[in-house]
Amino acid sequence: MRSHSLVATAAQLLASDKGLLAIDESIATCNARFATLGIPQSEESRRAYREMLLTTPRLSGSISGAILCDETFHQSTANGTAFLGLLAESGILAGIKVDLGAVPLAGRAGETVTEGLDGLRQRLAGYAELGARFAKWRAVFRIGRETPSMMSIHANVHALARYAALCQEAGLVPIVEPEVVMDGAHSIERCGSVTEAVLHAVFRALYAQDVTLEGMILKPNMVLPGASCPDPVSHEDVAYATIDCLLRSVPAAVPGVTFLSGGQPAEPASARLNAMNGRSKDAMPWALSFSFARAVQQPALDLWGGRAENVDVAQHALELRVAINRAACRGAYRPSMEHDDTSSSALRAVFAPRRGPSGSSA
Ligand code: 5MM
Repeated sequence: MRSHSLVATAAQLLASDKGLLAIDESIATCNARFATLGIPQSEESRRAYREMLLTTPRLSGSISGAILCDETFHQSTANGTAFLGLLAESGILAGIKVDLGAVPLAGRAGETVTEGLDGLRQRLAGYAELGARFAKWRAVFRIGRETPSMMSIHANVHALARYAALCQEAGLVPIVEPEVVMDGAHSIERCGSVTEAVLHAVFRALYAQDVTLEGMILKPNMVLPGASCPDPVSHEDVAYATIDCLLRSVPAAVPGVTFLSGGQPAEPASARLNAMNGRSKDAMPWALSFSFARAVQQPALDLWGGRAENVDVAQHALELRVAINRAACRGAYRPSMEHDDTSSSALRAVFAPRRGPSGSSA
């Protein structure tokens, strides 16, 4: 019975070409993003920011689930409506990030292992009782001359699989997020071979822990060249490399893949998702959707800037961004959507080149 409801929840998260809104930044990460914009790094600023995001008009037209961090999970709007109630009312499923972050892996300089298994069964039961329907755990892999090591892959996929099994026991759909990060000068081919190796290890570990593949969602990186790789790639190159990698490593029983954005700017992230779905959507065994954080939030965050008077325009930016990504899930994204003449001038400003503090292009 439990796996029946997990399958139903996963299907609900993937229905109608909608995506997941990842706003589960830890306090430290959220503060760091605020710091770059001069926004106060306080609990109230974080609450106000998440209220701005979660009260965006028509959010549920493009978003099926929202991933929260523990702080946001327990917060409310300024007028006292719990965020969880707000989500329930709009038909968006509540998700919770349950990992406790990546810490240095003993004996492997520069590599990390994600922690959070201690007490996880009790924490999951508590979140489920409060209304969470799914959870998320992120493992981080860095590409270097000798990384990721087998040691870091084994440690991280073991934890991911233990987490996923515990989620399913608690009736929560696990979002399994192995992220091969973009930092570095590596080629797209190297990212593809590392991502494939990591995904093979992930699914071996999930199998070993008896995780029901039909009741989970994979949240991987797209296959991309490193951020400082000099070789240009087209959106089609990324789409082909990513799909080829997934076809070789993700079982067809998995219902959906919701990509992280990994530091890609908003527009290429959408265009690449679109290229994947435009290429052969019906031929692929899984739905291909989005669970972006930075690539949907950044335009809205830049516009909001911590000021109440900017809420409307920031919400407009988020609404447009998630709608564009829903179109990309259908292979129906067009670059002209980014510069819709019907948008307000302030909204168009989001997509103009960003200016540095001195007025120079940033
Ligand atoms: C929103 O950021 C998530 C939590 O990160 P920290 O615990 O490090 O603050 C993160 O897991 C996020 O959901 C994914 O990395 C995807 O985010 P991007 O920005 O890559 O789409």
